[in-house]
Amino acid sequence: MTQVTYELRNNIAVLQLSSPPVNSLGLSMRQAIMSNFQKALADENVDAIVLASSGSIFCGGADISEFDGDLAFASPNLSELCDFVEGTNKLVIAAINGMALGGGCELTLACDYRIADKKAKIGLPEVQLGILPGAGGTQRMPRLAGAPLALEMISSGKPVAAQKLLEAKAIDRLALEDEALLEAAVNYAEELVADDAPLRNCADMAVDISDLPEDYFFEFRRKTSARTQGFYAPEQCIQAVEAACALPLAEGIAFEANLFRDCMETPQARAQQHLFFSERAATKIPGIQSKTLIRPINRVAVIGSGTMGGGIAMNFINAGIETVVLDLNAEALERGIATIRRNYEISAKKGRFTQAQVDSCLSLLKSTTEYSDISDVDLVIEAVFERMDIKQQVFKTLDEVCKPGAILATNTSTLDVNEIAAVTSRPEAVVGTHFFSPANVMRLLEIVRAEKTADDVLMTTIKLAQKIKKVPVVSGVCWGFIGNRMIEPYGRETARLILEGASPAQIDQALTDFGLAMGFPSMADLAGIDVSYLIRQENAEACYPRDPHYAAILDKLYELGRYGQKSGRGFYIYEGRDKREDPEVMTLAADLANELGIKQRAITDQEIVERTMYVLINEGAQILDEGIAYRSGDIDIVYCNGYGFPIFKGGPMQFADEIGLDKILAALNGYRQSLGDYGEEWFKPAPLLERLVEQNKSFKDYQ
Ligand code: T1G
Repeated sequence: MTQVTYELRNNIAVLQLSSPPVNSLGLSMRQAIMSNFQKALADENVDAIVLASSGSIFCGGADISEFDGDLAFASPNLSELCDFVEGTNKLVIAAINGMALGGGCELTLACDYRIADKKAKIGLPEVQLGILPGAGGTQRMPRLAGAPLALEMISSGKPVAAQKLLEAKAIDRLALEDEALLEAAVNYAEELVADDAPLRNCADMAVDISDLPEDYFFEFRRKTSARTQGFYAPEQCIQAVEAACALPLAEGIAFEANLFRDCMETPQARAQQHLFFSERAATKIPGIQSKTLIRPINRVAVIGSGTMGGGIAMNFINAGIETVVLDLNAEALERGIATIRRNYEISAKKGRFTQAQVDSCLSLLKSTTEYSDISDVDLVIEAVFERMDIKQQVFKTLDEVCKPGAILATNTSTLDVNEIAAVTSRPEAVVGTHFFSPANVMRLLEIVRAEKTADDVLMTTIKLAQKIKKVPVVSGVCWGFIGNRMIEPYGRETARLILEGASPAQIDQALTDFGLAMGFPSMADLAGIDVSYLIRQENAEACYPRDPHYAAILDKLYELGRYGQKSGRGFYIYEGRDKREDPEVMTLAADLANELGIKQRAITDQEIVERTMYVLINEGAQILDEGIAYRSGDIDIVYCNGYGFPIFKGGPMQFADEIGLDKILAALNGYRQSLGDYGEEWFKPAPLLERLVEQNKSFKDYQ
């Protein structure tokens, strides 16, 4: 299939990238671009070349799927292609529509002139893949847009509006509102030819550092160090831009190439690229065509106006979908709606929303105490108290009230969605949509596929999740689905380590050093020691019979009314914004250990990380084996988007693959022996883990 079309418009050669969905610059595409350029250069009637796209975006950059082999470097590689384009002896004009990202952006920087659609966005997101622009972007963007804007773009990976680059003079012109970009680009090319406009080459430009403070790069490192902790590429990005300010272009590009190769070899790059593809793979369901017809969702209802219900509703009105919040308790409803309004006011004050956006969202928000008012909605999400009998009552009512074809979703975080579906006459329309608190902020959405959930209901829910800017992951039905089920052994192990002598602060420190946003003790205090206690009781038969002192310190804190931040005391003591260790926790732990005959000892950070993370991974292996999760990447997406697992490790299963499953298995068996009866009970390796080690395979190999 032609990946680049060639058309002559008088003396202008128009090359259009035509390789959907994103014109990614794999080897064959690079070769096609090169050969079409050579065709235009050889044609003496051609005075200028316009490089455009026939698709919805200009170009999504290098073909990331080439990164795990040598194709990315096969000639002409992207850097060679950009050097070639920049060195041509005819004017080259880039016509940027939609998005120009990564190598796509770098290609435009190698052109002589750039015209963009008003709405176009241009970015260098490579750092989000654990690498850096490797086709001259770190050298050309600082020359064209100035070091500060270039450094911001390259180190954040965030695209900017074409207008911003126009102001920085990195883009020469925007197409007028009603003007078709391609026509505007051809006209612009003719104008440049008529004006005998000069060829441009970044090699003739130096980065203007006249108004950069001496310590600019030092300060930038200091400001960004917190968010880049554990990543490798961000520092390389800064070094590359520093080089642009000091070296001639060719030397700078060579320096960039070395940094690029370094980055490509890092576990962080493998982790971040794994997450990129995993997030997209998670929306593909084995046995269901992605083209499955989905149900139109134009009006949504949310049952329950509490924290979760309100947050859930905000997702839909933010996406422009009319939403009715229903609560039988008028006062609670009023409070809930007032909370939503307040959230928007705060966002407007912070500049996250304009007042017009706030008004438009709130115009889509309705509320009622009457079920009859939601009879015509296309989808309902129930977000009432986490009790099966209450949820079943709601679903019986929804089944009576809602129109045929309406999707009935439950926001339960652990309960059996099959049991909820069973009380309706339409189990095929029932699905789980597990939002994470705060529901209007957290990107993760666990979509629970019950036994009878219809394929089109599932696919509709996945597409709707993407529309409300969530990251959907499909889970089967089990206690806790994917995320909370794996949290359970992690929490158990934390509680046990505290009895054995590790303090909450040591555990938190060890796990935040590992890269988690926070350790289990701090997370439990934040989410509520009472919340985890009640959840544990829902799952009691799986825990206490196997170990009567299961999570003993957690139960003890609950008994003492120490629920964490909400009660001012949990694992830590909270006074206002102050958080400090509570020595009484270790006294309680020592007493419990004494009572249980557990010998306390000094425990290393490594043991803390291994015992908590490896039981998490072991549970993930079991979840995979049971088919609750379709692939290991789904589990990684859950943990990186819902539980603060470090992105630069790619999720627990990617982390295990990097360590080597044989080492994980050996460590689990080691603790199984060294921890006596407790180890025998809780460190049995998952059979899938043993099988994969035997077959010398990784979790990623398992589909
Ligand atoms: N390479 C390979 N496949 C890609 C791709 C890419 N760059 N971008 C998207 N895809 C696939 C994606 O996996 C999905 O496949 C389909 O296209 C639609 O994507 C030298 C080395 C462009 C904003 O980081 O951000 O250039 O699931 O669902 O929502 O310096 O894709 O259908 O099989 O995301 O409309 C830098 C990555 C590369 C941009 C479009 N570029 N892509 O979003 O569609 S590194 C990026 C995106 C680089 C140079 C370096 C988004 C998008 P499937 P999608 P979308």
